[in-house]
Formats: sequence, structure tokens, C-alpha cells
Amino acid sequence: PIAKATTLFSKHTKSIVWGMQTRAVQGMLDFDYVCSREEPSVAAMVYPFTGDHKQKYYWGHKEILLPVYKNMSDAMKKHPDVDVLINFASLRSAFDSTVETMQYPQIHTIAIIAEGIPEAHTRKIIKAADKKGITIIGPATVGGIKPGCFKIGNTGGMLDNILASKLYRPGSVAYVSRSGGMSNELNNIISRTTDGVFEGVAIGGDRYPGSVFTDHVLRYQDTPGVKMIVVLGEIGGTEEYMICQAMKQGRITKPMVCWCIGTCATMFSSEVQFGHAGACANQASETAVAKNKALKEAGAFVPKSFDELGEIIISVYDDLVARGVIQPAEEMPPPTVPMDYSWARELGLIRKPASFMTSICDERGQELIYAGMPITEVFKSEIGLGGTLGLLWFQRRLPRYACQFIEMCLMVTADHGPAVSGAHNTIVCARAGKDLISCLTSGLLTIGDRFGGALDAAAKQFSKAFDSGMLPMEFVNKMKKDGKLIMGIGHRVKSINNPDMRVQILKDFVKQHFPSTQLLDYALDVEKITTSKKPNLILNVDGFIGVAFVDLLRTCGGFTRDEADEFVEIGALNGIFVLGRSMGFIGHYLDQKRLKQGLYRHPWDDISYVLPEHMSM
Ligand code: Q5B
Repeated sequence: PIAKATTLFSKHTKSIVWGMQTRAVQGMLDFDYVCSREEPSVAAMVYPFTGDHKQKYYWGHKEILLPVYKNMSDAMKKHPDVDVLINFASLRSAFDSTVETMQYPQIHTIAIIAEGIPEAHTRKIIKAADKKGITIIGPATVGGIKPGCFKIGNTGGMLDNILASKLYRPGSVAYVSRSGGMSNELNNIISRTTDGVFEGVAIGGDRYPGSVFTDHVLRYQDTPGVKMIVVLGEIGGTEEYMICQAMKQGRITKPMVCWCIGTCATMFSSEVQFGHAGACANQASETAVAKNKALKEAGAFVPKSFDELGEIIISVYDDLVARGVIQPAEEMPPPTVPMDYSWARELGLIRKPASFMTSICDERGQELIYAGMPITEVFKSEIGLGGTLGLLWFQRRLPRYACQFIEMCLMVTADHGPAVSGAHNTIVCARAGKDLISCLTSGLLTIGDRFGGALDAAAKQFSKAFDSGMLPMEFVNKMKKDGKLIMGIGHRVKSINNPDMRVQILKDFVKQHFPSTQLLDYALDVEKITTSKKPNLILNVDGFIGVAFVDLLRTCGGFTRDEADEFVEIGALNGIFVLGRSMGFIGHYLDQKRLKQGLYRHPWDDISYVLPEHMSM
């Protein structure tokens, strides 16, 4: 077997990350930056599920691109300076990707993050790694960290934690733990009690970790920068006895502070399995109590409980400082890394005016909210389509009769046959092979002053005349004098002799339920005058809905006069026709498709060609 390296990471270590772990990679790059590394520690990513491409990351204030390779071989070939693989593959693919990586002699260290890899697979990995002199960290670990040099994946948490635990520069204390979570606690304790962490590794909680406590403790023993070692073991396994042996044999001479977690297991009458797969004592010697006792007997500094770990670390550290073994270095402030926008916002450190404002709908919470009303309440109170429209268009709960009126408007405007401008357009468009949305919008685009889009203009014209005290006859004469059509008056096929039943249905309802129909009555008086001139100059469906809606807005009690006027001003009423008629246009689209109608071409005999005469020069 080839001897394994004592130094796994330096300021120049380069790694490949297996998996699209963009947050972890950004975390590594931010760490590198605060450590004043000259170059990012991640050279590339490997991800077999996409083609070769580049991913954008921040390097301090700048943006940089890191390559992503589909094949490991390409990544290795392009980055011969890489000697670490951080394997984020899932428990299903971690074995294959690790075995593949071990074929490349440039790789000296592999961190395997996945939890739940079959023990048989891990043992095969360990055997192969031992043969090739590769250090394995994990599986089932967050990894490890070497302040000032290198950080594996998510180790050490977010940048504020890295800064708080001063992990951007080396201290004198190296540690090894099983648990990734507890390694962060050690970063915290060591940074508060000493000059800081030199290196820390979490070997992982599996029964067969790729590297064991002694592998790292012996590396630390042989690393001049490390002045004291902390080991945080746990119940299960006999690894800690190897440390005892190495201490007794004089192989370990640096001060050792050790504690095994899980001493409470002895309080239970039956066997206890803690969170990690390996955290279970199968015999008395594997209990935390027995191992702590043995470590103490071997000469380690062992606290009475985990709570005292910090105190014992201080006393050992202070002694080393007093004896001149450790000379704490002068603190240098790390370079600043800009905080991510989303994080700064979450912390309430920054604010920015929003580019968008909305006041009708909020989908962010657990429940969708329409103008303050949770969707469950919308259904519970059975406000129907009219009530829902009331919430989203007018931001308030409308009285029941108003909701009913809106629904009736949508129903009567839903369709008026294939001959009207909008339906015709939709049909021609459908027969040209276009899709639903194109056909619908082609129909909707015809809605305007002449066809279906006279509601708002009718509401405005009639209100203005009525509010200014004009008599109906004065209004009709003034419009004629000004050469203007009265919006909402007139129909191509309907007349007093062929009344529009849609208008009649609405009129009956409005007369019965609305508190006041002042403007409608005014419009009906105008209709009497216009129909006396020409029988088709009736108050049409657009005109009726327009004026009746003004009565509704002004008198239902839910709106101030200004609010009522504003809704007419901003064009809410044409929306009723647009929404209602969309039902019909979609119906015509589906109908044409169902009837398998071919391309429409207008017949020549229906077009009068009136080109200018041929002109000779
Ligand atoms: N005259 C609707 O015109 C129509 C007059 C008028 C004073 C008027 C026309 C008009 C205002 C806009 C309006 C909505 C174009 C209509 C709808 C939905 C629909 C459609 C459907 C559906 C019809 C003949 C004579 C002329 C004109 C005079 C006409 N309108 N005078 N005020 N408003 N209305 N649009 O039949 O002296 O002979 O020169 O623009 O409200 O779109 O089913 O089809 O559900 O889909 O072509 O119901 O009224 O009449 O233009 O030949 O005029 O009457 O000045 O006088 P016509 P024209 P003169 S509802």
C-alpha cells in the first residue's frame, strides 16, 4: 500500500465537486476569499446529467465561471492540479463515482457526504483507498475544514459562522469528531477558548468510516502547526482505544483533550441507538463511560461532562501559551465578502423599493389570498364567480345581488353567434391552424367601441350628461350636434321590433334588486328618443351593462363616489364583456377544431376590387 499524506489541504489545494451543489460550492469560494486564497479551491464540477457547461459564481465582488463536466475523465484531464474530490453523489451513486475517481492517481483525498451507503460498499472503498494511499473522509459527514486553506462543502456553515469562529486563519488546535454538527460546535468552542482551529475533520457517523480517529490524530501529531488535539468521540466502536494505545506507546505526545458523547446511555436499562449508524454500544467497552475512563487513564485531558469541555481546553491551551509552545499570532481582519442579497434581506440589514406592487392577491403564504380573503373562505362563503371577480377587480366583498348581477352579465355576454366580429376572427384563425390562445386573442382584439367594448364609454357619456343635469333630449341633440355616436346605443340586428332578450333579463333583475337605477332610467329615456328616430337605436347589451354597473357602484354601499368613478375611468366595465365573451370565443375555437374545418379563404365574388385605372406615363 502507498503511504497516505500527512497534509491533506493547503492554501493551494484544488478540488473537483461531484454533483450540482451550487450553494456548497459558493460557500467554499466565499471561504477561500476570506482566507485570502489567491485562487478558488474548486476547479470544476462533475455532473453526468447535463452536458459540459459553465456555472456562474461569486469570487468576492466579482463574478467568475466554473466549468461543469459530464465526464470525470474530462475533468481530471483538464485539471491535473486537482487532488481532492468532494463527492456529493447520492447514496445510490456514491460508490460508483468514488471507485471511478480512485482510478486517477492525481487524487489523494476523497470526502464522501452521502449517508446510508451500504457498509459492504464502504468497506470495498476503504480497501481500495488503502491500496492507493487515498484518504477517505466520510461517508455520512459534512467533511472538514482547514482554516486559511480549504473547506469541504458545507462544513462550518454560513459565512457569518465562519467569521464568528475565525475559521479564515489557522490557530493551534486540531480536532477530529464523528459528527458534522458537533464539529461546528467544536469550531465555536475552540475559537472562544484558544487561538483557534488549525484543522478539523468529521469522520462521519457510520460504523465503518473511511478514515478513523487515529488516522487524523497521527497526522496532527506529525504536523508542526498543531500544538494540541481535541477528539470528540461517541458511544459505539472501539476506535478511541487505539488513541489510548498510541498515547501509551508515546506515538502521540501532543496534549490530547478527549470526550466521548453518549454517557447518558448507561442510564437506560436497554441498549440505546443514537442518531449515527455507529452510535450504539454492542459491548461494555464500547460505552462512552468506559472509553472516557480509558482515555483519562492513557493521559488524555477528559472533562467530567461535555459542558466542561471548554474549560479543560482553556486550561490546556493556557498552559501551552505560558510555556511558550503557542505564541498567538496577531489578529488580521479578513477581506470582506459581500453578503448575499437574499440573506441580507432576511436579516433585515437592507431594504430596496420593490419594482412591483400588488394589492389583490398574495400566493406566498400557506393559503392563497384574494384581496384579504383566504381561498378556503372564498369557497366556504360561497361567493361564487361574481364574488371572486368582486375581490380581484374591486378589492371588496360585494353584496350577494351584485355578485349575481356580475355572473348574469358574464352569462349573457358569453356568446352571440359566429357572425360577430370577434367570433368571426377566432373562427378564421382556428381554421388557419392556430392554437387556442392565438385564436382567442385574435377574437378579443376586435373588441372596441363598435363591437362589445362600449361599456365604459357608455357609462362615461351617460353619467356625464346625467350628472350635469342635461335632459335626455338635450343629451341626444348635443351628441348629434357634436357628430358623435352615443355609446351603448344601436345594434346591427336587434331593435324595438326584435328586442334583445339578454337586455330584458338583466333589466328585470336590476329593477328588482338594485337600491337605485337612476342612470339606467335616464338611459332608457334616451333610448325612447333614439328608437323613435330609428328602431335599431336601442340601449344595447353594452350600454345596459355600462349604465347599470354605474348604478351598482354608486349605490351598493361598498364604494365612495370617487372610487365608483375611478373604476369606470380605468376601464373595469369593458372587462365584463372581455371575460364573458372569452367563453364564447374558446367555444368557437374548439368547435372549429372538432368540426375539422379547413383553411378559410374569402370568396372573390364577395370582394369588390376597386383598384385605380392603369396609368400610362
Ligand atoms: N346611429 C352598434 O350600427 C352600431 C348610433 C347612431 C347615435 C348611435 C352602432 C354604434 C355605438 C357603439 C356601441 C356596441 C355599430 C354594440 C355589441 C355586442 C353584440 C354585437 C352583435 C354582441 C350599429 C345608422 C344610423 C346612422 C347613425 C345612427 C347608429 N348608432 N346615432 N348614436 N350609437 N353604436 N357598440 O346598425 O342618420 O342614417 O346617418 O356604433 O354601442 O357590439 O350581436 O352584433 O353581443 O356580440 O351599423 O351585441 O349603433 O348603424 O352605423 O349604419 O347607423 O343610426 O348615425 O344615422 P349600424 P349605422 P344616419 S353591441
